[in-house]
Amino acid sequence: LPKPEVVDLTNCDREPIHLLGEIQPIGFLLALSSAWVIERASANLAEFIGVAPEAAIGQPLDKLLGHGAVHNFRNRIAMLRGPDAVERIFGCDIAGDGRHYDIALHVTAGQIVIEAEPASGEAGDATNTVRGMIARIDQTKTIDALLNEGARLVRGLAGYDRVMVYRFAEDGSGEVAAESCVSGIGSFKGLHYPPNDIPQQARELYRRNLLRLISDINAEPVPIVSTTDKPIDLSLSILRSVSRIHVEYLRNMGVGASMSISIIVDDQLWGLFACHHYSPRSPSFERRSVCELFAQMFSMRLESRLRKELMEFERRARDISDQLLGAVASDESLLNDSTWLASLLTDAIPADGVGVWMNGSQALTGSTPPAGAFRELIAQLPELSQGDVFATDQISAVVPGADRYAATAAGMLAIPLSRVANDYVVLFRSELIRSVRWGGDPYKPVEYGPNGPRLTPRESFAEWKELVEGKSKPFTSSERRVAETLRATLIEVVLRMAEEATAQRR
Ligand code: BLA
Repeated sequence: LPKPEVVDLTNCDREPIHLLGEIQPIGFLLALSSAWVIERASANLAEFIGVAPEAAIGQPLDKLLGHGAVHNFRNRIAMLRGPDAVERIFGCDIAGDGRHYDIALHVTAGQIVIEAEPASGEAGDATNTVRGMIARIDQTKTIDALLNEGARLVRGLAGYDRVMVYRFAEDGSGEVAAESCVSGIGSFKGLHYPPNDIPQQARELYRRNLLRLISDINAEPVPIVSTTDKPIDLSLSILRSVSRIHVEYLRNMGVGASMSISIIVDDQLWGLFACHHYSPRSPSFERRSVCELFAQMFSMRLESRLRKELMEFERRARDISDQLLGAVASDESLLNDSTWLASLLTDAIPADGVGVWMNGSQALTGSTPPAGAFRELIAQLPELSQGDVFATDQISAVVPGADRYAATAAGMLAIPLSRVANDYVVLFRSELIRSVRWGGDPYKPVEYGPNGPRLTPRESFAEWKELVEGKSKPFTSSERRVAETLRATLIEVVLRMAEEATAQRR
């Protein structure tokens, strides 16, 4: 077997977090052959059912558990649909001794995996709970309010000290977009983190398995006893013990337990409900399942709100484009009024400044490059834009020397005004970092783990800052589409003006 790579802060996107082969001690795990003979058992088996894992391995499952439970499991396994399906049974008396367990069942690499956790029976009426929660989020008016209410409701349901809505950007970095917490623990809202704080493989896994729990960051992980060396794939497990690097991160933050639930929009991992507790905490599997169900309903509501918002945005852009046509038709001198044009365009596409270059003269409003630099930039645009809308979140990556004015104009969206002449209107965005606050570290630990202070929000922020240095907030694909609409209108207006000018000269 090849030696597993040593994982450190530079390669943590390569840690095989699904193959770590350990579970958390809050439950036990069995893996069976297709003939229902036990092939693997977690080392803590005896604590739950009084049989050592070595004694269990090789036995048919019904030697260990009651016939009723095994029959139930067989039926549920037959019901599994789809590659990532997991069946759940709540409050199951597995040994016929009156002790109830919540059960998760799935199949991986031909093995049937059974995970069991003591049931609490405290989850209550899940249907009504989730219905009530959805009714509440449906009353929110804005997406921000929706996210805040979602965080508040998850905290009410799961009882963590802090619940955040963590939203991913396209580059995998993230931002705390909403938060609900007990008083006196400071706030993470508005803070940004680099992609590696939740590395690629974790983000992929979280699309398939929607909820993960760390019940106690100090708990000793439980190995899985097996007759083979082949590691078990715990991707779909509910008890999987998580990456130790991440545990160190939580410890450095002073966190004692965490849970996070995926928010999936358009089949992508849009974000997470990220929950922290400052002491150990393990809501029952049944309660976690209610949280997960809420997160799924929440995701669908969010998806439809985001879609509506996008449609609304594009409709407004068409309005603005009509306004532009109408206004210029009645007063064509307006087009030379760069302040008017700038305010109209930034109404459609948010920007910090606008530069207009027309017939060899320029007008700059708001936060832009200095006049000389704008002229140089315009000279580069034909090649960059090739006659189309051109957008970048980092002008200095395509125009040498542009880093000089990155603080005021780091990103741009350039709209050609003509098919022939070198006329443009350019929207500028200033450096992102300037608009982001850092509120300080609300939880300063006394000492750090083996990887040092990197695994803390403050160092994460420093890393994220480096990542976005000299860059603006990127122009989104829908903003580019809107720019295309505006470009068509502007070209029409400019063309008409040129024709009228020619006619007048005749
Ligand atoms: C996982 N990192 C995670 C998770 C979160 C974060 C939410 C999901 C697991 C969970 O529910 O706890 C990150 N948590 C955050 C952030 C905030 C928060 C940003 O509350 C902000 C307030 N992590 C690092 C670095 C590495 C790293 C530098 O910070 C690696 C070099 C690794 N994070 C890492 C790994 C996982 C992870 C490997 C996966 C854990 C697992 O599921 O096994």
